[in-house]
Parts: sequence; structure tokens; C-alpha cells
Amino acid sequence: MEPAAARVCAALAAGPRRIEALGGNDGPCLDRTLDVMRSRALIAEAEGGRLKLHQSLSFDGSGLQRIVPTRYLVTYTPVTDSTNRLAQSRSVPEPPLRRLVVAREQTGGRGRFDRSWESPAGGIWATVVDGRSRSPTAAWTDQLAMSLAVTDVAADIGVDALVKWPNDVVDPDGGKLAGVLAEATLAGGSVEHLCCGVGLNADIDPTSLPSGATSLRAHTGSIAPVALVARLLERYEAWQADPSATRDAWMDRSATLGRPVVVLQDEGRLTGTATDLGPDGELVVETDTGTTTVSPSAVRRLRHR
Ligand code: BT5
Repeated sequence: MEPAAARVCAALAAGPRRIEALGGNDGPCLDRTLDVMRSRALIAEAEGGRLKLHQSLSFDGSGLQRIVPTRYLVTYTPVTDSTNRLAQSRSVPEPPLRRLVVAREQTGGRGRFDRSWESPAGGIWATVVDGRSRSPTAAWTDQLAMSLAVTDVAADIGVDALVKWPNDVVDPDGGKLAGVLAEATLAGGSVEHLCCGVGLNADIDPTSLPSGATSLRAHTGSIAPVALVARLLERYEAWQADPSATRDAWMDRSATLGRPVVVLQDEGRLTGTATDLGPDGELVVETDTGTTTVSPSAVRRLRHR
């Protein structure tokens, strides 16, 4: 699916909308995009001159195959323990092919430090496997790229989202909408391939999530998660292609920079103000005794004060 179609699809995830509300000033281009989407049974006319997602667009392997670019090999399963684990058990496609692993539910979803990640139906539990070799710094930037892609998708359906260091996406009240778990396979100091997992609380009642979590549905009402997937991939790739823009955008959309923070590490806690992001993803913190940098791999929890 081309980028404009992915954006339209995402914009319709939360329900029918008028064409004028789909954004973009690209009148004739948008018309062409909509015609193609109609012909592929991705969208249909709704009452009141609005557009809606076509009812045949299902959240399963065939629905995903219809919307994601053909360079993605799709592995869909209704239930698995962890899409990251499943992705790691499969072969790594030769670039530019990528693998997309999606589950409707995870029974053993995992976060950093093997923490558990609640993954009921209604979320987007997905892992992108990308076999390009890159530096550890670039792999870190790719993790930022996925967080930014989530904020883009949220914006498409009218939800303001910010990134929280090191790997969260939060709403303006600090509720956790999504987490990213990028797992790299290393060879000789460089990353051989990256499995970038994302858990996005999409169409989930937040009362069924751990405290501190929220969902897109809490902001928009019921939504169709499948409609967000192509846009998520498109934005992820766009940010990956421009690491310096990714860093800048991450800093612009950061809920953490400029804030007083408490950083919990194995060696104890650090209190100060977050002031910058280092080249390898370190958080720069000004404390009463000077400036310290904290590596993302060392931080257990970060609290905004
Ligand atoms: C993360 O870990 O935030 C990364 C989560 C990545 C999940 C995706 S789903 C697809 C792929 N397959 C996997 O197995 N994992 C990835 P971390 O920063 O460690 O946060 C974990 C903490 O978030 C938990 O200890 C809970 O406090 C909280 N939590 C658990 N489930 C949550 C949820 N659904 N929404 C928000 N917070 C949650």
C-alpha cells in the first residue's frame, strides 16, 4: 500500500470520516488514492458522505497481506507467547525483504529485563525483522524510529502522544500507550539484524491493562487495529531512512527532556533534570553534583517528577 493510502487507512481506524477531514492538501492525488482503495475493497462509502474502512478488512493474515507492502513477509498468528520470540525463531529475509510478525494475543509478551507485557486481543503486538547490518548506534536510532512511528499513527487518529525515554510512548497525562523492545543479533561488534518489537494498546479497555497504562481506545472510542499497521510500518521506515531527523524529532516529541526525573538503576537511584539525549541513546541528567549520563540498557525505570 502506498504511503497516502496507509495514511487514509489509519485515519479511518477510529470510524467513518468526511473526505475533507482526511488531511493533506493533495486534492487530485487524494482522489486517485481513494479510487485505488475503493477498487481494492479497502474503503467504502458510509452514510452522510463519509468514508469508512471496508468490512472485509480483517485483523488476520489475509487482512495484513492486503495492506502491508509486498516486501514484508507476513507471519500472523492468533496467539503466540511473544512475537519477538517467534520472529527470532524464523529465518531473516534478505534485504530489502523484511519480516512482519503479528499476533492477536500474546501469552508471554515481554518487556525489557524480561518484564511481562500484557497483550490481550485488541492491541498491535508486532515485530519487524530487518536484516540490514548496522552499528549499535544505528540500531538504537531504529528503536527511536519505531517510537516516533507510533506517535505518528496516534496523531492520525487525533491522539497526542509523546516519547518517554528510553522506549515508551505516552499520552499527555503520562499514560503508557506503547512500548518498544528492539533485540539485536550482534556479530563482530555490529548488529547483524534487528527484531524491533512494538506493543501498542490500540482497541483495549484500559481497565484491563496494568496501572499506568492507557490505550488509543481510551481517547478515541473503538478502533480497528489492522488499519494502523501499514501506516506504522511506513512511518517506521521513513524515520529509519533519516537518523538525524529521527533524533531531532525524538527530542521535539520527548516527554522526558527538560523534566525533573528519577532514574532507577541497579546501582541505585539518580535524581535530577533530563537535559539531552546522547549519541548512543544515553540520557544526560543534571544533578546537584554535576552532569551524568545514563545508558538506556542500565535504566530499570524512569519516573518523571
Ligand atoms: C516495554 O518494556 O515497554 C517494551 C514492551 C514491548 C512489547 C512488544 S509486544 C510485541 C513484541 N513482543 C514481545 O514479547 N514484546 C514486544 P518495559 O519498558 O520493560 O515495560 C514493561 C512494563 O510496562 C511492565 O513491567 C508493566 O509495568 C508495564 N506494562 C505491561 N504491559 C503493559 C501494557 N500492555 N501497556 C502498558 N504498560 C504495560
